[in-house]
Amino acid sequence: MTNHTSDTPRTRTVIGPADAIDATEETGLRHVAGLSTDLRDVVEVEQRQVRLERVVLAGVWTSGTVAEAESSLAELAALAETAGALVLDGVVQRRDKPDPATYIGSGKAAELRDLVEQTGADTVVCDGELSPAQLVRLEEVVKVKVVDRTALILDIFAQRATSREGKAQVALAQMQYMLPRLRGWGASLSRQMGGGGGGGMATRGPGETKIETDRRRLRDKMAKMRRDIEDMKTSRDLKRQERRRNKVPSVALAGYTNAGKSSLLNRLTGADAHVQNALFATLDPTVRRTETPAGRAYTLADTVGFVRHLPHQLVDAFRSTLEEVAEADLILHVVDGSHPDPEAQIEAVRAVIGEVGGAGVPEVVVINKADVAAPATLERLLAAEPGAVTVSARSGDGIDALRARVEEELPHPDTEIEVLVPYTAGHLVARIHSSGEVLAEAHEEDGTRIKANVEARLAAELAEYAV
Ligand SMILES: Nc1nc2c(ncn2[C@@H]2O[C@H](COP(=O)(O)OP(=O)(O)OP(=O)(O)O)[C@@H](O)[C@H]2O)c(=O)[nH]1
Ligand SMILES: [Mg+2]
Repeated sequence: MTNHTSDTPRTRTVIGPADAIDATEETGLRHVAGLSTDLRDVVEVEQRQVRLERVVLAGVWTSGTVAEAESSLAELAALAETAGALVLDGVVQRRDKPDPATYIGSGKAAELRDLVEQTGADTVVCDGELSPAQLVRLEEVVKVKVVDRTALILDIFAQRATSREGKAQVALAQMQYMLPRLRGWGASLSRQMGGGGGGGMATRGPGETKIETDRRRLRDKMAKMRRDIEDMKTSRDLKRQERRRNKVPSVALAGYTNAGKSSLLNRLTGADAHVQNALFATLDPTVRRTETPAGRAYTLADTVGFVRHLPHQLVDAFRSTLEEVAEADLILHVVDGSHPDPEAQIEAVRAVIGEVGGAGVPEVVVINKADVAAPATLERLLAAEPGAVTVSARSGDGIDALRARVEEELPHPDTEIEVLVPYTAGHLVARIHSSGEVLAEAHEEDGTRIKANVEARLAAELAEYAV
């Protein structure tokens, strides 16, 4: 019954009656030493809480099949490992809904406490978003730190963000998460610090509690962060407007984390975007200019990977980035065909696309990793998504068909022209090729004769050469 990954002894304990399940096996464990928590600022302490050490996972299985519950806990394990934790064990409890007081039922919480002791874990990671009260109550029972899925994902994002905008967005999301969960330095929620005392308390009004001061400081920081993000967004909006003005169609790669979006970007454009077998490898998306087989230019944007129950704080904070998806002319929805439950991932991705206002954007489902996907899964997906394209970013299979498909789906310029462009105005011919659709072309004595569909603006510029 016990599985071993190399030299890491691991036990499987499952809390619950006969219908409880055995959690799936995780591989590739690594240990990243925890950071010191000897920090003065409460905000920093809370932000570091997920740089986990030795963790036990706990989930509540409310609906769906055993396989779905297993897949959910396996994903939580992968998330925890991505954050730098060593996963010691994972348990799920079958319940109608999470316990309002302690997330898992109180009896099971006591069993969880035993498991924590046995394994020597110092953190429990729960597979959901817990209310501030649930976090506190469960911590009181298990006597170690309790972290929820939301905080875990926020922490991964915090570790991975590199651009100024990405960092600011993550910081804002973390603050938003923290605001209702501030507990001050001490364990007690109601600890009163009064108006007196030294040091940093000078800014505190009379009678204001420590927690109120922290909240006020946090709100101030958040307001400033929002303004900063707004400024950064402005410059990106300008770039986007520029692209719009030039009528370069935009295509966005969207999909579950680790589906192969960056690999496809590289395949389609010859870029060298960062590819990694890890969750949330891409946080700072790239936009590349490329062209269809017929030579029409378009931009292809990589995006942040999605995940089930993407914390709403992150959706809010990354809204400006995600708008790239909502405002695209076409979404390539990349699906990992080798995943055990790609349907759930498709659903999760569509939910996020809808949330950022992209539901109306034309979508092509791209089933990736066909080289390693089970044929039965591919068949099932193609039956459910009739317009889907099957590809392998790794082997290159299906990429030509995908290119052709993008060409078909791009918005078509709708002004038909027939012009004779003198050879001295060759740049206009080049523009017809890169932004329009050429129907016929002939090189004559006086210039290039072209019949094409182009955007109204270009048609106006070409008016003088009309024949
Ligand atoms: N076998 C196989 N592996 C692939 C294929 N495409 C991508 N991968 C692998 O899948 C992993 C994730 O690929 P990425 O391109 O980084 O995925 P992503 O969607 O950009 O992931 P995030 O940025 O983390 O959301 C990497 O290990 C890739 O090598 C494929 O067609 N076949
Ligand atoms: Mg990526």
